[in-house]
Amino acid sequence: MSDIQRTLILVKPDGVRRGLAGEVLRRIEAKGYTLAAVELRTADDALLGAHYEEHQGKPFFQPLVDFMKSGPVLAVVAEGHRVIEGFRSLAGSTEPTAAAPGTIRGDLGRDWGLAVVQNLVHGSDSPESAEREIGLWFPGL
Ligand code: D4T
Repeated sequence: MSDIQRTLILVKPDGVRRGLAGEVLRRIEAKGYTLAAVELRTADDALLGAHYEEHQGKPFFQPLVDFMKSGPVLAVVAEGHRVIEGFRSLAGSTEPTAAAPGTIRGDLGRDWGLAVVQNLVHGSDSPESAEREIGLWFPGL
């Protein structure tokens, strides 16, 4: 079908450190999406600077990059009808304290009082972002 989408999902270093990578993959698969690529890797400044281009210059940019480099990230490409919106819904809102129970951030995340919101996962927010981000993280896909 022509409207099958792909999205880039990251289990951020807090999620990998806490042993939640498998739980996030489980929720993606349980929802019915297909895994198209999965790779554990540690990101560098160039990749993160490009990934978070829209946040350059903001006060949380450098702490965000430092946090994202603090350990391995599980990078995932998931596929399915409306998967971009569907994964954002599974993830919950940005702030884990306010995220609804039932969501990844609402069930598994919390506010640690740090400079950066450690919210376990990232998901592309539009078809344009998904294409750009998949190109950055999985240039061969
Ligand atoms: P991502 O992009 O990681 O899926 O998260 P969101 O889409 O929910 O949030 P975002 O892009 O606005 O933020 C990216 C990343 O920066 C951290 N952040 C964000 C932060 O530490 N302080 C802030 O004020 C904002 C807006 C959290 C997620």
